[in-house]
Amino acid sequence: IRTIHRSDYQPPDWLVETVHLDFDLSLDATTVSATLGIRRNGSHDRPLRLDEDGAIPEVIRVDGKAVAYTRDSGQLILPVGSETATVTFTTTIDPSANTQLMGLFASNGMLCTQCEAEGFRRIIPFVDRPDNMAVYTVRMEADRAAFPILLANGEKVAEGDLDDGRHFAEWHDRWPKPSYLFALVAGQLVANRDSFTTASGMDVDLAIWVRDGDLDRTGHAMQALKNSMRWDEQVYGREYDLPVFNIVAVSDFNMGAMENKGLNIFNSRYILADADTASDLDFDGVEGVVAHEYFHNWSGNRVTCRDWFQLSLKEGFTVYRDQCFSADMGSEAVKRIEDVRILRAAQFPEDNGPLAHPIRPDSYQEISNFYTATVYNKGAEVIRMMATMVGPKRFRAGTDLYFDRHDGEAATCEDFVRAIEEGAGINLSQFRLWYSQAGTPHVTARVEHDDASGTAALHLTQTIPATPGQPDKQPMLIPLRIAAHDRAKNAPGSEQLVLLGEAEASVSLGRFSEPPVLSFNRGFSAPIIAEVARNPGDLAWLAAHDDDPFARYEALQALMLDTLVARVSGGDASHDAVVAAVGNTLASWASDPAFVAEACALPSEAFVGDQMLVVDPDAIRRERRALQRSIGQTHEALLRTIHAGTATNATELSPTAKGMRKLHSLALMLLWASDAADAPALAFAQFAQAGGMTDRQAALGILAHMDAPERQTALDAFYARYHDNQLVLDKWFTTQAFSLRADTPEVVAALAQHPDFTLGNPNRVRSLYGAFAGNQASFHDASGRGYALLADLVIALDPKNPQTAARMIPPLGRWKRFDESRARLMREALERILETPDLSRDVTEQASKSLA
Ligand code: B3K
Ligand code: ZN
Repeated sequence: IRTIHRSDYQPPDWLVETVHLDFDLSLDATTVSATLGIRRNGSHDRPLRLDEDGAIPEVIRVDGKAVAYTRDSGQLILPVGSETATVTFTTTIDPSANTQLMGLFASNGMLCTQCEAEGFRRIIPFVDRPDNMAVYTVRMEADRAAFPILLANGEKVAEGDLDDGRHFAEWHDRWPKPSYLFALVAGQLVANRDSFTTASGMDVDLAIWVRDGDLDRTGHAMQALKNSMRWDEQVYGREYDLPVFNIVAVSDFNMGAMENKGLNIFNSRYILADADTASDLDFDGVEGVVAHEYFHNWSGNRVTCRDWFQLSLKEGFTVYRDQCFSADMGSEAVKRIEDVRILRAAQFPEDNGPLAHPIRPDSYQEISNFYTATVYNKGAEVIRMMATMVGPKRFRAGTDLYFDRHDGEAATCEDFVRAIEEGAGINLSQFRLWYSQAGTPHVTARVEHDDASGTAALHLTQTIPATPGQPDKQPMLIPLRIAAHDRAKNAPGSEQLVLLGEAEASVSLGRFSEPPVLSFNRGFSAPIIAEVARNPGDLAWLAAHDDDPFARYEALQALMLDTLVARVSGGDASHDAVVAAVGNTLASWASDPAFVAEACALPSEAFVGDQMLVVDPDAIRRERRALQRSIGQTHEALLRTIHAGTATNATELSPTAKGMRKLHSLALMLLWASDAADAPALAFAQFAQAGGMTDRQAALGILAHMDAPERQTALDAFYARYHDNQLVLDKWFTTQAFSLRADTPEVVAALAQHPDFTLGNPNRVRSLYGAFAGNQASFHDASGRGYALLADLVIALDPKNPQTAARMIPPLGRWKRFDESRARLMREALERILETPDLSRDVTEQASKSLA
């Protein structure tokens, strides 16, 4: 398998500048006639090379003459004598056999495409790389009854009826684009239509296309789209640039969604939502992903990536943009807490394992494996740090310069950094290391107070752990928002931004009569692991008094984490400080329910494990439950009050109402953990009487942990009510895979045989196996059956859908963090995967790197 290196970049020898595609569409035999206008790029006499992946024309003509071509490792090579030429050919493809869901595929009787990163070459041979931008015209012809709706990028320029019940439509996209943004949809679809007028007065026809019957679940997505369009005008000065914007929801999709120019294609889980079927998390997911894909119109489409090593140029920036948008639409503090939780759950383990890579990777075998939390979420943190250092006004000047300078280009991460440097007026020389160095920096912080002089100083150090291929690291530039609080005065200290650029540094904190309490990395200003010497008393004080909500959250989490880690490691640390601090926070539930719910939720089992040299999954599960029990028992009366008092509004989507619901179920969880005798009845009542999916799903999740008979009753009732709704049925699988019960591995194995389980639908695969792999103590069952289950899945899924199969491998790659027996079983699972004949490049790369 070939490794592609970033340093080997060369511009393409030939550019395709215009593309005419003529599709004769059918589910199992679609023909594509292509006319490509090509131009020699620079002065050379090299042949034209077209990337291919299975769709091979019988004849290729250059300026009308058939030419002999050769094939070499995924490319067709043909001689072209002139400077410009017209290349024509026809391919035939079978969308219904396309189980990879890359290129043109069938989903529920409709046809749709997914081309990022390298799917276009599965439709026609092409210069299939993002630095080749072309203007596309697409004609589609199909049976009108089977495919009444025909959509492609840009605008519809012609349509009409043909003989034999057939019809056609022709679309033209005026904006040059790379092939990965090509899209086409054909099927029986209905639209939720709306309109938007841009700041400069252009009317845009908006449509969200879904299957008949799903129309009344598209309102939230439409509102999110209009809000995103306005927000990008107001915050970044970016307007939409076509008179139509179409979104299509499909059920079988490898990723969340795709930002194709003028024709976004979505996994239906990020479009369809109503109160009966979607939880608050689902509603937020719809809003965030709709915004993310819309924002790509500028950060991704108008300015695209030169090559796939630059993926974070569009993804990191666009995630940062959608995070800020969601914060503006809801609660900024809660959004930041959620985003940091995701970063810690998904990216920190990646940075600390065999698959660690910089946000701008140096090499890959299969680019699909690099759509990672590092490229996306750490990439967003890197953009956020730049914004923090220069402030909103200067950051906007930087992004204005970036968009203006690179509009219509395929740019690099370096182009972005340079635009921020010039536009915002800041030197980012050292900061650039965030693009090239992998690994999460560890920063220690220690406050030193001199009683005699009454001054305090902050001593900082940074180290960046070695990662694959990067044994030695240089110190990075780390922006740290800090404050020193004077406990005696009971007033928050003023915030300062410390730029830590050395391995060691000291900062003066000013004059204090007593040692100040340090509020560190406020708002999580840098994506680091902070090691702060603080006592439980200071943490409890910060949890109650810090003026930065994230720091308040973080202090309570740190207190919980310290207690859990100490106990899991065999100490007998008391629960008292945590129980008291949680009680103190719970007491203010009525004034800020959303924050209280975030702060009082215990750190996940996996995050506790991440703090330990060797993860002990069973002890972590036991101790986490024990701490919940202490909290639940001590505060039982208050928790009952909260549970009763938060059962107010089941469906309103305001931050307060969402916070109430989160708190409602947190209270239920803690009451269950307290061993209250009526917990099953209480949970079942919440389940049965729920006015919306948030309360219903959370109650079901808690019931799923129980031994009580209410558990099966609720699972059966949920199945009976929702088994026709695939997105809700996914929740039924997930809930059982997340169960804390000892029999979860067997339950998962049985669910894999359930008639509703299928390897054909990526959402279903993730709903069962993705959830199970995230259930630490169950997946890491000492028997190794969890590992065997995941390996069986990867082996069975790889021939059908290598991309989704490869995404299941990273949990097995964490073997270095576990005891010898588990580590051996995990390695055996990886080895068994690698011994499978005809393994895809996707799975081979992930499994072999995971073993190293
Ligand atoms: N750009 C797409 C990613 C598609 C990747 C497929 N291998 C989704 C997004 O980030 O918006
Ligand atoms: Zn994206």
